[in-house]
Amino acid sequence: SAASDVYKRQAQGLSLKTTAQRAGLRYGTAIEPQTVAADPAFAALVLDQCDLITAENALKWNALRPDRDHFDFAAADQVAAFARRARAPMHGHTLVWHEAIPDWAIHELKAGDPRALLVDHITTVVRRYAGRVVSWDVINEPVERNDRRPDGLRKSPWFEALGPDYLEIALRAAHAADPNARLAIADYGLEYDDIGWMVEKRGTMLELLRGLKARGVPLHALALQGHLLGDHAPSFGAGLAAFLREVAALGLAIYVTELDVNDQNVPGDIAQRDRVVADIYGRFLRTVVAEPATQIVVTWGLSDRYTSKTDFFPRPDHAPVRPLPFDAGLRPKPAALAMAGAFSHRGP
Ligand code: 9MR
Repeated sequence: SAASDVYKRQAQGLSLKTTAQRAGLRYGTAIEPQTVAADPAFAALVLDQCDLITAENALKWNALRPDRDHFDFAAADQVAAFARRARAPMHGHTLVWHEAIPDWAIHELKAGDPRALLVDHITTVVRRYAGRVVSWDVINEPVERNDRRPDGLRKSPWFEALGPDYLEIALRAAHAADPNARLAIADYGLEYDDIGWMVEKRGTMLELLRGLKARGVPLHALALQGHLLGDHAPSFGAGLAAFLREVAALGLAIYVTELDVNDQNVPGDIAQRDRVVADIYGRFLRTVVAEPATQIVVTWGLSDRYTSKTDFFPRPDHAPVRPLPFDAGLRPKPAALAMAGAFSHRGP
C-alpha cells in the first residue's frame, strides 16, 4: 500500500543515535550480555542505533554478589566490553533496589552491619566502572505511597535496615567512589497526567528530591523509567511538562531509562497495535524532550526479539508482544519513527 511504501522509505537509514545526537540527546538501550554475544545481527543493530548502553540485569546485586565475600563481574564486564565496541558510555542500573537482592544479603541487612555492606558494595562497583559508567541509577524505586509513610518512602530492606538515611548514605558513597559520575534516583509511575496515584507520586518524589538537594546530598538527575501503558490513552501534557520543569528547577537533569510500551492488552492486528504503541512513544517523548533538562533516553531493550515483557506481560491471545522500537526481525517499527520524530522536533 502507499502508506507502507512511505513507511519503508522513512525507515530506510533510520538512526536513533544520530537523530538523538542532533537534538543534544543520547539514545541507548538496556542489554543482556548473552544476547549480544549469541546474536550478531542483534548486536549489529545495537551498535548501529545506540550510543549509550545499560545492563538490564548484570549490575544488580543478585548478578554481582554470589556471596558476602565475593564479587562476580563476569556478566557486567561483558556489557562493559560491548559498550566499548559501541564506543558508548554506560548508564549503570542499579546500586540500591528492593528487588534482586540475594538471600544472604537480606540476612546480612538484618544481622550484620548494613551500612558497611551498602557502602562497600557501592564503593567497589562504582570504582570499578569509573569512567565507563558515566551515570548511575543509585537508587531505584524508593517511593511507594502504599507503604503509608508521610515521606512516601518504600519500606524496602534498605529502608528497614538503615532508615531514611539509606538514600544519603548511598549517594555519598557513590559520589566518593567516582566524583565524575552523574547520580540519579529512578522510579516508575511518574509519567501519566490522568492517573491519580501517579500525579500524587510526582509530588512525593519532588519532596524527596527537594530534601536531598537542600541537605547538599550529591544528586544530579531524576530518571523516569518510562514503562508506558498500551491500554491507556496517552496523557503526557501540561502536567508532565510542569513536573519536569520543577525537577529541572532543582538543578537536576532528566533521564528516561527504561522506556517501553506494554501492549499486552492492545487490540487489533499488528499494524493497528504498532500504531497505538508508536503514538504513545511519540507523545511521551515529545513532551519529555521539550524539557531542556532532558539528556538521555534509554529503551528497555531495542528489538521485540528480546524483551522481559514476553515473560512478565504475555498477551491473552498468545501473540508475541511488541513493546520496543524494532520488531523481532530487527526491522524498525512505527515506534522507531515516532521516536526519531520526537527527537528531531526538539525545540522551544
Ligand atoms: O527486565 C528485567 C528482568 O529481566 C528481571 O528479571 C527483573 C528483576 O531483576 O528486572 C527487570 O527490569 C526491571 C528493572 O530492573 C527495574 N524496573 C522494572 C523493570 C521490569 O520492567
